[in-house]
Order: sequence, then structure tokens, then C-alpha cells
Amino acid sequence: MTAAPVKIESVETILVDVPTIRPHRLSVATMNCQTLVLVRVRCADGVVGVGEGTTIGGLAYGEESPESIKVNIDTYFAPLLKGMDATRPGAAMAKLRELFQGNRFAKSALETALFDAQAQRVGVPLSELFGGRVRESVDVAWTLASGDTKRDIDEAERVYEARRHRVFKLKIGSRAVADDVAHVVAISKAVEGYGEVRVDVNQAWTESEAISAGRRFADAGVTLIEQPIAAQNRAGLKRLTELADVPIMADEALHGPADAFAIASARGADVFAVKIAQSGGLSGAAQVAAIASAANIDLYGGTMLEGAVGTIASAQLFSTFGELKWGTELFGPLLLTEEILTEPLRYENFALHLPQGPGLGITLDWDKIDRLRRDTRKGASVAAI
Ligand code: MUC
Ligand code: MG
Repeated sequence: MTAAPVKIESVETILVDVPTIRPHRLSVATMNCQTLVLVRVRCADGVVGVGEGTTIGGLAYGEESPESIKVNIDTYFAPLLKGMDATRPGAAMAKLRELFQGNRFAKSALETALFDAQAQRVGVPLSELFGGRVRESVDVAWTLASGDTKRDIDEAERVYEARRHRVFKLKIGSRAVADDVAHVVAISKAVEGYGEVRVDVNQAWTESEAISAGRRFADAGVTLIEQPIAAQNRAGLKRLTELADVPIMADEALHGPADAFAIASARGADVFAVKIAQSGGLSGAAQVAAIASAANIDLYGGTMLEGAVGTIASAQLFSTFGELKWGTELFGPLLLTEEILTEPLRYENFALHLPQGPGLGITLDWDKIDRLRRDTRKGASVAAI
């Protein structure tokens, strides 16, 4: 028996600017603020679904910005979705993909909201619509990216003592390679005995730089090197994968299932960083994970530094993966100074624990969001990023 259709009544987007707890330095940008694009989908049966899109450093990381996500949803996606059947998120998303090119982050935010609503409607956690949970919590790494070695070491110690994180991803690539190597070696030594160190170069190196730094990292006990070279250089990533003593992870090179298939066919990486936003949504990310598993490529649950909504949406999906060898980096809400949920996500014992409630399993604090939203705050601008 099929469910009676329920109309989508409205799709609303809200920009929320939230300062970070400290400057977050990547090779492509330094973030002092994160902009959350919250999406609220209201349905005729009274169910309300939420989703979220974020970028990193405005337009520095990818082809979408928070502003483009908002304007494209408001102008193109929302009018099309209005009146569609909310009980069929797959059909709605197929139509959006057919009519609109690109805009993976916008599509991801919308798909999350549609699946949140449908999971609430049928009374199950969102994970149950993607095959059901294999685990109730996911391990969470922390990114050290203050730009200062001593400060990073202190931060690692603090979050380890709080039993929040014991895997540390170091953001490198904005300094000279020798300085980056010295930074990584110093932190590896400092956390020896309690912490694991990985690095993310965010495409900053040439292939030869990656080869020489990779040798030093192997000696220093670094366990994973993420996207050391340009995303477009797939052949180079494959050569590094074959050559390096440290496993190589693809991140920016993965823009959804087609990239996943191309890299997996060539065995061009050891690990995939699966991200719902980069994959164009939850379904695309599930396909990326399936392709990786079929090709014996390990999985890691990545983040676009989403706030609570995108983070828990990712966790709901990652909880369904058969294996998740490298854990996740779903720490986004911990990097932000403001809580937008009535009850914060539960980070305990080095893991993020999944809620049991229907849909995403979270409740947003709309009064707080109304105070933070960009359109009601005087003087807020993109310059805040
Ligand atoms: C990236 O490149 O992985 C994830 C953690 C972090 O600090 O930045 C993101 C993006
Ligand atoms: Mg990365």
C-alpha cells in the first residue's frame, strides 16, 4: 500500500553567521566565522524538516557560497518543490537533479530536510531510511588548525583530557613545506602515547613536494595524508597512493558518485572522505560509500564544517556504513561559539552518539536562530567570514 501524498507547502532558507572558537587556518582560507544555511521545509501534514548547507571560507573551498546556496534555493529549487509530494524524497530529488546542474551543497541541504521530514512522518530515525544503523556512535577526530604549533599541542592535550578526541588532523599547506614538516613532527612527538596524527594539505602541494614530505611523515608516525595535491590531478594521486608509505585519502577530488567510480576504478586512493555536501546529498554519499566498499577502499566520514544539523545528518548516514575504518571528523558544532539546538549533540568518550528520536533526532532553538540570523542582525555581512 502506498502512502497518501502530502504536499510540500514551503521551503525557507536562513543564513546564520556564527563565530568560531578560534581562527581556523586552512591552506585555502582562515575562518573566523561559519555561515550556516538552514533550510526549513514545511509540509501539509504539519511535519517540518530541516537541512543545512555550509561552505568553507565563503567561496574559497568550492564553487558554492552560503549566499549562492540561499539564492539558488529561493529562486529555483523552492518554487519547483512547492506542491510536490513530501512522502517521496527520492522522486523530488530526482526531479531537482534532472532540472538543475551542479549546486551539490544546495541539493544536500534540501535532501536532508526532505528525509528528515519523511523519517519523522514514519516515526523512525533518518538512518533507518538508509538501511538502518550498524553503530550507535561514530568516532570523532579533531582538527588542529590554529596556525601555531604550541597552541595546537595545548589544544590536543585539552580535548584528549576531556575524552573528546584522540585523533588529530593537522591542517597544513599554507607554509613552506619544511616548516609544515617541522610543525607535524613536533605535534606527533608531543601527542605520542595518547594521540594519532593525520594531515590534510587541502591540495596545496606539488607531487614532488608530497613525495618528500610523505617520507618524513612516515618516519614521524603520521597515519593518513589527505588530498596533498590538486583535486584534478587524479593520476598524481594514484601515483602517490602506489608510492607512499602512509595511506592517501581523496577529499576535494570526490564530487560524488561519478568521481568515486573513476578513482575507485583506477585504485587511485586508499581512503575516501565521504561528505554529504560534496556528494550532492545523503543518497549520493551513500553511493560514494558503496563504490568505495566494492573497490576495497576504506571510508572516513568527512565534514564541510557543518553546524549541528548537517553534522547529525552526516552521522545518521555514516552510522549505516558497513565499515568506517577511519572514523569521522564530525566535530563542526564544537568549533562554533553558539549552540542552536535545545539540547546539544552528545560528544562523549571520543565519539558522537546518535540520538534515538525520529528524523534527525534534534530540536532547533528557533528563538536563538532568530536572534542570530543575518537578515535581522544589523551590519552583518560577508566580511564576517
Ligand atoms: C577538509 O578539507 O577536510 C574538515 C575538517 C576541517 O577542519 O576542514 C574540513 C575540510
Ligand atoms: Mg580535507
